[in-house]
Amino acid sequence: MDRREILAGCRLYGIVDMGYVSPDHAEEAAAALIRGGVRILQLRAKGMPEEDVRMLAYRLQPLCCEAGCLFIVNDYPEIAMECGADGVHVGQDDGALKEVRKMIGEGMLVGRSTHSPEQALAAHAEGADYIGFGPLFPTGTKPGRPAIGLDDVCRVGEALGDYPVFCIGGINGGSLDRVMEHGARRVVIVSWLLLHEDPAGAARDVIQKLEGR
Ligand code: 3NM
Repeated sequence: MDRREILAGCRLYGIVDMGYVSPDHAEEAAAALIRGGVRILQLRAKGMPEEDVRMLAYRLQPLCCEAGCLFIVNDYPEIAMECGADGVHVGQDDGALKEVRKMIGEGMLVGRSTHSPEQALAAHAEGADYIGFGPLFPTGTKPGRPAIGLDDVCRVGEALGDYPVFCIGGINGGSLDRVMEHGARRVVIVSWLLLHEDPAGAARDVIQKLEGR
């Protein structure tokens, strides 16, 4: 299946965030999320030396590939290309998307973090394949970034139609219903899943809810 077709079907976006996972357990964390049904997974390793990020990317890529799960590398387009990832995720401070696109080509996916409706519409117009939209709630995973709340979720969803908008930031099993009531159809959940005693089961439950089953 085409990368963009898989992306269109993704409701839960998983992240192996090395702030929560020890390097020895990276595969285990990824495998649990994949077992739970995650079909887009990002490697996020803020503050790690580039060489370590590269090694982790080379370890996780085949695991995702084998499972039919899109593999996205945060922050490093070069590493994403080298290891055969499906795409790269960049923030607001990482320059124009067309520069990233020039580097990675049309076939790979590019995602962008957005923190306001204006940024969301701009990233869509700039050609991002998907966006993160948040943080909806305060979160220790991205400390210092103010929560934007739920009020704009519906507005962004309505403005962008079927375009993949992944709500992010402080979402957990307890807040998911409220997030969905505000119009969210897709979410990223990081710490709640990684720290869960049964990440696969928790991911499965979240996906069922998002798919309305
Ligand atoms: N990006 P958790 S919020 C990585 O709003 C990230 O751009 C955000 O982690 C943004 O599910 C965030 O643990 C952290 O809150 C999400």
